[in-house]
Amino acid sequence: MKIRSIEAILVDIPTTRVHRLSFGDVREQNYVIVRVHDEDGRVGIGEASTIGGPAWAEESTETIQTIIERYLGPRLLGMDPRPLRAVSQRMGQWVRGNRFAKAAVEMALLDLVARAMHVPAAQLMGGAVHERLELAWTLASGDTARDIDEGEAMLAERRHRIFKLKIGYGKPENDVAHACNIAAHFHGRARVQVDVNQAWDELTAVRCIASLQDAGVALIEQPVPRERLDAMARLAARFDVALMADESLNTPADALEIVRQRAADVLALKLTKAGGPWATLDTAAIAQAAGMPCYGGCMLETTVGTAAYLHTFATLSAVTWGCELFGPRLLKDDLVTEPLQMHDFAIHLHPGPGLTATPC
Ligand code: MUC
Ligand code: MG
Repeated sequence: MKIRSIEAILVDIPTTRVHRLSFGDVREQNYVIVRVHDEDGRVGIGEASTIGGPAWAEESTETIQTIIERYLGPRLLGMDPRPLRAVSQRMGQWVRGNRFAKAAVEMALLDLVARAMHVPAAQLMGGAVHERLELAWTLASGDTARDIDEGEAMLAERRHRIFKLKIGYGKPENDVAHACNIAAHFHGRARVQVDVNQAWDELTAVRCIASLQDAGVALIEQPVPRERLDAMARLAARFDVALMADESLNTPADALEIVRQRAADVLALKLTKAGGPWATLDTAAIAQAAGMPCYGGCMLETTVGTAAYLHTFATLSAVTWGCELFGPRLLKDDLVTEPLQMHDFAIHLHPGPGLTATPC
């Protein structure tokens, strides 16, 4: 089995509504879709999703495409993709950082090899321990009444009973009032958690988390800038409410440092920020050894990326806080003909082969 060619295609898809994060509004999502072809005509598909171009992380779809076309693709040609870990190691030697680019290629290689072997991708990562994962939805319209209506509809349709609120855009007092109102509204019927996306300093975080904890918010995600592990550690020690590291956690080495400093209670895993499925498994192994639970994060992927995240998270017993693999539901369009199974408050593992049954 040999790699014959690699394509990196830019795709923009509008969201079904404005998605407001601490750093601005998102109206469309930008993707790099990677297609790896082998000499026998098989294709594997992967994806890198960015939020707000290089606003969430350093990479944009344009840098990802360049890294793949110029530095990864040409060197992979003619290689046997089956020793997936070894290929990942080689890519790490050719390209430092640029983890989103490497992750998209690794997803495509995983899909390709799993298809060639007629097995679900999860099987190549040790096999699934979860057949379903509880699935969160993000309420991020920026309007309390609209968010409550949206949450009610999700509950009635048995789609979601975990709601993540994106805050950090407005004045901290207003954001806290918004989150507390929603937490009170759904009390006893849904889990409410907030994602601050690094917007607060430590003093603001202390003030706001106290109120959010009292209101019954279950999880506080990345309240302070990603470099401030010292502040994250103090907040984790000070409050009972669970604190989750997202932007502070990229590589397995970051996970080790977070564990060492106890700078979080929960780790948000994402294949792109980690640099691919294998780095995600390594990160989860550190969490597991430290007794630190994980949450299956996302970057608002299409079904292609969502399937790669799902197959990976399904193999991880450390993922006990559910996941937010709802990306396809926020998009006006998708890249596959058959959607993933999302019902009864959960996303369900696709039996394969590969990542999804119906490539674009
Ligand atoms: C993030 O920071 O977690 C994931 C879901 C969502 O609404 O935003 C993203 C990014
Ligand atoms: Mg986050």
